[in-house]
Amino acid sequence: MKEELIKKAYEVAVERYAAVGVDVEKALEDMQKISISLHCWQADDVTGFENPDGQLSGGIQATGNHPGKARNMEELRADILKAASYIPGSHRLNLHAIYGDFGGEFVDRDQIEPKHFESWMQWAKESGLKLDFNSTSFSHPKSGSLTLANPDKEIRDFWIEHTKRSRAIAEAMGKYQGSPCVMNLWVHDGSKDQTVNRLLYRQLLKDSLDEIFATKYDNMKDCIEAKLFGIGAESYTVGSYDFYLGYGAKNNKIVTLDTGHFHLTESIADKISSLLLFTPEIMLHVSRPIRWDSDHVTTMNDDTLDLAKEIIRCKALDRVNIGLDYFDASINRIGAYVVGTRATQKCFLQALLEPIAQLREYEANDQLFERLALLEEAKNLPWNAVWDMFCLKNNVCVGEEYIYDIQKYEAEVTSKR
Ligand code: RNT
Ligand code: ZN
Repeated sequence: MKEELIKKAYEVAVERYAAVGVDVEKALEDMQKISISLHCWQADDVTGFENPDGQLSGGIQATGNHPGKARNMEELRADILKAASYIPGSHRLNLHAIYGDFGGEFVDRDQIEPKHFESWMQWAKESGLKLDFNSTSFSHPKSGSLTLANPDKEIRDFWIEHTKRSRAIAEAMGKYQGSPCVMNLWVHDGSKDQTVNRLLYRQLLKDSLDEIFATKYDNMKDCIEAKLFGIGAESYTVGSYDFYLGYGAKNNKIVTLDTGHFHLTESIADKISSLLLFTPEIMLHVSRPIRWDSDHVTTMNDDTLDLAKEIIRCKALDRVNIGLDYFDASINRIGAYVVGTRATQKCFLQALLEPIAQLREYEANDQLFERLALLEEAKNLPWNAVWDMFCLKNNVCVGEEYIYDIQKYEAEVTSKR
């Protein structure tokens, strides 16, 4: 797109926003500070480097067989950098424990160490990315349907050891990069059918967490992720939202809100202001559930917009860690990163451009028609001109231009895999 045109449209937008009391320059400054944690697992359908032929388990599934998925670390890194080159701003990369640099050896989960992630740390530094981390409970012979909540002490201890080591790795990453590494703990523990000793497994999970969190670290942040149900675990999830909300509030842990992990009519946005009052920070897994936790690519839909708006309205950007979590294997995977990340950013930009002072004044004065009318009119303010400017300033493709670039990369690189 012509630079002149983008600048002209931007100038008009600045004036239009000023009329409703919004400072566009300030919004752009704030946008620049928003880092999104890209989930490494979109590039290879959650396969990892431990066992490239292994089956994905733990009640999650990547559906589709679009050609060109990353088959090794080199390809995965190249694809992620390619995707990042179309995303304005500076961002983070969220690694799972199964993506270690194991050098062709089999390293079991209870044996992983910071050294297996050293090359990631160096690469991330060179690439201008900060790392986040996740322990991995799924896709392992000992995964079964219960890990940290398993009544079998041997299996439970195996997973406790894995998670403790994951925290030590996150600590090493945080220290190396000079920015706390956000470590997410999600386990798939649950059962397919009616469960008659729910308390037992929850007690075990609580005890395992207490043991795991006994070591205090300064360079990593602990997050715990709840879920409604998994495939094959439809009746009972040990780590439900009630469970982790209680645990997080009591033990000062960050609760991860995955937007696909709730009943479909439940508002995730509405949880922000409550969590902020009772837990230290929030971690987001921005996704798009279609009828269930389907992990479709995030789009700029009402759910994501509402979520971003709540965060901005609460002035909570410094307490919310934004990560993505979807895995669509049916379309170009690099394109999936770009679409989902840019959509999330667009939501935050619109939230930053909300005429909040005027809206709040109407609300305080009980002018409810006025509040509704301005909320509606604000939807057509020229945020897109500001978005184009943000892309231009960050030297990334404006508008749909990246489609053609990604097509080219597909033709020249990924389709040949
Ligand atoms: C699963 C959780 C979890 C995973 C990743 C791979 O339902 O959302 O966050 O998607 O850890
Ligand atoms: Zn998630």
